[in-house]
Amino acid sequence: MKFVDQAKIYISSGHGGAGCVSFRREKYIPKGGPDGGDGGRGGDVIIEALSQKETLLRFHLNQHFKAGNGRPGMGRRRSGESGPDVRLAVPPGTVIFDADTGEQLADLAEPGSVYIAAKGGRGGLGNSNFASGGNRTPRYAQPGEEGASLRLRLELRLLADAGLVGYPNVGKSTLISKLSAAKPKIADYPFTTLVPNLGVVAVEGERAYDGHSFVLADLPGLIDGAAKGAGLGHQFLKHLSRCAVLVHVLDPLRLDLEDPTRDLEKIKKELKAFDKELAKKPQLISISKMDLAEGEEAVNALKKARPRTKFYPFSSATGQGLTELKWAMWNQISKFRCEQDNNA
Ligand SMILES: Nc1nc2c(ncn2[C@@H]2O[C@H](COP(=O)(O)OP(=O)(O)OP(=O)(O)O)[C@@H](O)[C@H]2O)c(=O)[nH]1
Ligand SMILES: [Mg+2]
Repeated sequence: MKFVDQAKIYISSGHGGAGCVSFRREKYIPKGGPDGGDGGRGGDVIIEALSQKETLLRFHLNQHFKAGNGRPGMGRRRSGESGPDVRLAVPPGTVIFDADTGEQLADLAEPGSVYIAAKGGRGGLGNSNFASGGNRTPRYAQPGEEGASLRLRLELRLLADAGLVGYPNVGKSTLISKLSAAKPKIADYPFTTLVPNLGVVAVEGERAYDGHSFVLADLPGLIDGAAKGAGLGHQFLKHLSRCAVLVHVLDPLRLDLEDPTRDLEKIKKELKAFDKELAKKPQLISISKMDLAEGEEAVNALKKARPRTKFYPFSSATGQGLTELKWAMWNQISKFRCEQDNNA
């Protein structure tokens, strides 16, 4: 299936139905009072997050949604029917913006969360509401209220706890395939990964009941200028915005021994250029492919350049270092979750 994580849509809620002007006419009652009913309310446009939805693809096929208008009121105090609502289902994690002002309107992170994006107009009151001592035969009723029209931008931000970042071909997809049940495509050329992969990582405690899990995202490789749109990575950087921790993956085969932190600094610069908040997130620095001869040398060069930084060397081929990396991610994630609970 095509992975679509952005869409622009046009929505309008329904107009309210007009109130009715009518007078009671019955055989033995010569002067019946006003009996015009109220107009029905216009339908709402409602956006809801459903777990069965995975992408915003359907909004590329159809962008216009209009809820039904309310029906006018009728005689004998009968109210008009309400206009039908339109319900749009989006994947959990969808953030809704006003496309014209850029204002964030809602974040449907939780499955089942609902946002009324455009409220239908109220129905007008019929003339039966306006009879008074001074005016027993009101000849007016309210018109229905107009509905609202707006343009929305939908943006899907994956619900991942940790995100892998790095240049293409450094071993990100291989890592997620070892830590989770995800089975991404792996190959020895850059840009193998074209869309983000998510995997659930189980963290086992010492006792059976201490088990936890978190969601890890493998993103397409980043290249220089990614924040401005070079390569593929930039369009997926937004998926890191909910992560508790970012994991840099450095490849010994790419490492310049003269300037070992070059790749790391460049990726950090791209993250910051894309979004300052991303750059503030806790970041772990891992070194892949430790089964290769170049691994040891790479770790030594990095340690020498950054003596106070903790590095996480690992090999997806032998499994070395994977448990330690997983726990380091989990420690940051559990800290983040506690903070969120405290703020709630
Ligand atoms: N020797 C060795 N090779 C590895 C290891 N991990 C990954 N590789 C190889 O490195 C190459 C790239 O691996 P991927 O996992 O596809 O890399 P990626 O970072 O996901 O690449 P993109 O999706 O293009 O960004 C493949 O040929 C892998 O087999 C490892 O631990 N040891
Ligand atoms: Mg990949």
